[in-house]
Amino acid sequence: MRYLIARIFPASLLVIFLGIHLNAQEGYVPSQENLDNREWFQDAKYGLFVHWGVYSIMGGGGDQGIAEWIMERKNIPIMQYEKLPGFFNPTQFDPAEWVSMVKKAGMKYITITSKHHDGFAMYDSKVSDYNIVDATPYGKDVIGMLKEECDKQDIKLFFYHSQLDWRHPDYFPHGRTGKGIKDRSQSGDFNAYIDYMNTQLSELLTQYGEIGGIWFDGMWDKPDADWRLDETYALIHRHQPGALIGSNHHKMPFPGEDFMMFERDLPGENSMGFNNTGISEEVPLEMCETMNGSWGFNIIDQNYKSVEKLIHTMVRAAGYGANFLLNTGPMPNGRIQPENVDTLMAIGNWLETYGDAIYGTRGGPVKPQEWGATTVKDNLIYIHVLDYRGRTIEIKGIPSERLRSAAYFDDGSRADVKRTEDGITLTIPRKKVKAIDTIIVLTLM
Ligand code: FHN
Repeated sequence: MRYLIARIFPASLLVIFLGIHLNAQEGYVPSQENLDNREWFQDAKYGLFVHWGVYSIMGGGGDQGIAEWIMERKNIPIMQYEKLPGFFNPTQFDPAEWVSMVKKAGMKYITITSKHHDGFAMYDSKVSDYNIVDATPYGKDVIGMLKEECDKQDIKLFFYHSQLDWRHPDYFPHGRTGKGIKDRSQSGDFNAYIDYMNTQLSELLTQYGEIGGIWFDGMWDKPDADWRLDETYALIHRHQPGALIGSNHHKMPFPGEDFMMFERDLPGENSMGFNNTGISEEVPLEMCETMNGSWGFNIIDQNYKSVEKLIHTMVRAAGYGANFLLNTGPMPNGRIQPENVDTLMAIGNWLETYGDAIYGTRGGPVKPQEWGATTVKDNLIYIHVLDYRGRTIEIKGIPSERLRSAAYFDDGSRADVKRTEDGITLTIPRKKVKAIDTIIVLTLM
């Protein structure tokens, strides 16, 4: 019935007349498998975000701030952009090497772009030829190849999927972005587009075995449209009840969503201008971040964050109970940028020593502060001092009445921790201060 009406009235009017809103999957009760996966997800703490598509050929077009958005930012007509797949031939793509790198980096999952806003499918889609198998000289399903390797090496694979699509003729009315792309269709049936998207999602959920989940992005392009989330989310959970759904809509999670993400901001922070929501206490959290300033491959963007800065962000995210999803934009030849590999290996080294204070933890009793953060696991509280200024730190909110001992993570030697009425004070001698993170382990009774 809804489809019949939808063909008579445009979607925007339906929203007004029928009061259809973003009702998502009302009444959704996550399966036990899904709940278990949420626990797994929270234990995992650290994953690799991969923005890879035909846009990588352009390398940002010499503009520091552009990568996967090049079609939009340079107003490339669809007809011209469609030439890109013809040049996409990542012959050096080696999924075994990628996944081994991820393992060495200490990461537990990968979230890769199955389709970005340009509409190009990086997998073998049957409902559109605009995909890596049919439209590129490479002709192979990189997503399938990666999934096979992930299964071998016990890494979970999630799919980023863009709801926004600058190319599809039925993505109409257009949203906030892509207005300068001259040859976009000037009419279309948004419901047909949603049907198409749901079919692509079904492919992703049935062609590759069990996946970690779907990471949606792009609803913000048409915030008032009827995205039929109820149907999409139910479809995903029907195919794979354990799959975790998250959406980067910058709002509190809708029913049917299994985790909440924050883009380039710690939960509760808003340097980007769009992270102005609260923090869900119902579902796991994740924060994503770039290594330089770009998601996709940008050939001139050398603005790399230091290993220390990235570890600090990961620790602070863990202090909020959030995962850290660190991004790389692979090159068009299929290799990961060497600078990114170096950074990932350095973080992996650090995790090899200090991983116990991150993996399997939850956000500690004290939310991240200027000096650092706390994480907790069983009867242990890890105090991560990231910025020690040489003075005694007062930490309120630690259940000091249960404190049995306080020791340095590194050598187990006793730490100078004193109980206060509502917490502890901590003094660290200079020789104990670590360059990145001085960790003190509190054992509670
Ligand atoms: O527009 C996208 C962007 O290209 C990238 O995918 C990031 C990742 O979080 N999300 C969108 C912007 O909010």
